[in-house]
Amino acid sequence: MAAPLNPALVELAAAARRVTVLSGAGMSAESGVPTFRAAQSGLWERFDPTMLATPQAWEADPELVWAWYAWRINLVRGVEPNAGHRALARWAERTQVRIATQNVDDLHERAGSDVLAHLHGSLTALRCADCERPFDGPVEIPAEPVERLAPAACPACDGRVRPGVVWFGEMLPQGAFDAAADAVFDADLVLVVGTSGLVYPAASLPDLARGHGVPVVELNPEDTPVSERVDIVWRDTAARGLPALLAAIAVA
Ligand code: BV8
Repeated sequence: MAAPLNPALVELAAAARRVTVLSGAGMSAESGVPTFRAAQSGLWERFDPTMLATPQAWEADPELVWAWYAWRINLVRGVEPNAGHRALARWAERTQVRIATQNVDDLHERAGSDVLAHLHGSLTALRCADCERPFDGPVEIPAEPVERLAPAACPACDGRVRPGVVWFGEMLPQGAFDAAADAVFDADLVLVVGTSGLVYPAASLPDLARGHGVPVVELNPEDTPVSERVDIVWRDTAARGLPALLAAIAVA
């Protein structure tokens, strides 16, 4: 059951013509994708994601890191977009909705949304770690999690094929942050959904909005460092809150 909606939120959303959504791992939580900082399960329980998602971890042990990403690719393939993803896709039928996501899954797209920017890349955008050529060849994705898996070899240079995600210490994809910042500056409503607001420079986007006088709403069941820097705190989950908001503005 969705939490009661703040009337000011409904009014803002009903009037909004240029909505920019900044989504994080919480957006996909109700699809069954573990959030980035929630305790990992099974094999990966003893690993810290922020330690695995680094060039250093890849250099030190590419088979361990690739096994982790293969598990995540397999997990995302086995889940569906949730009602929150679908509500955003429906909203885009009645007004402009631009999505800049920190998520590396494709659930927004599979719900029917266009995604303006994948700030931290995409799980399935594989490329050679050496020559950087995109790789669209076959990769072995085991149905069960394994602790080690040899990355595919690049057909051009025999380098190791890596996931097309942004690791800690790596630059964001060219233009992704700028596109997200432009969409924040141009918005008449910014909705921050399901992010702990800990990872920069993505976490600076809500501040850019507020500094530009754009109303910012945080949808998150928990308090985050972003909470005291937004105009409206909306304590609910993505899959409950977003459909409720769409229903409210449909009759507004
Ligand atoms: C960079 C891809 C230049 C890999 C990820 C200041 C400026 C610039 C950089 C830095 C800086 N300070 C520090 C840095 C370095 C670093 C950084 O920010 N470190 C942090 C930890 C302090 N940043 C970088 O390295 C970035 N690169 O800036 O390059 C540079 C380089 C070096 C030095 C200076 C500058 C690159 C960062 C990208 C890292 N890659 N992912 C992969 O996925 O394997 S980040 C990773 O965290 C995921 O992408 C994830 O999206 C992201 C953020 O996490 P969240 O999405 O917020 O998820 P989290 O689990 O944390 O929170 C979930 C939230 O959802 C919670 O609040 C929860 O309450 C909520 N929730 C739960 N259920 C629900 C829900 N909400 C709604 N509904 C629900 N049902």
